Amino acid sequence: MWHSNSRLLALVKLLALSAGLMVSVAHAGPPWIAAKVVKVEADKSRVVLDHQRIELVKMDAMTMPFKVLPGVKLDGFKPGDKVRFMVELKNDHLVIDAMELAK
Ligand SMILES: [Cu+2]
Repeated sequence: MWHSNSRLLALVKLLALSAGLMVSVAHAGPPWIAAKVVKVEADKSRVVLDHQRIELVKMDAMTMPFKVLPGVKLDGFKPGDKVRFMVELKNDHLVIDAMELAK
């Protein structure tokens, strides 16, 4: 009897381990940053955001302009919109490579 119990215990441990792995994978998603749109300058591919902390460059929350990459369409955004975005460093400058309305 102890034998089947130990197998069950091993199975439980395995399940707990894989559940833990799934949780860590889910938490390792893209680094979205929350923000509020302050100003949209679609003609200049620029948007001013009131953004939360950006871990990539250890920048605390602030309001600042960002350039957006050509793939990012700014037409659908207006001041006051709550959004989330992702940035990358290009020639030492932060540029937005993805942005969408926050749910
Ligand atoms: Cu900033």
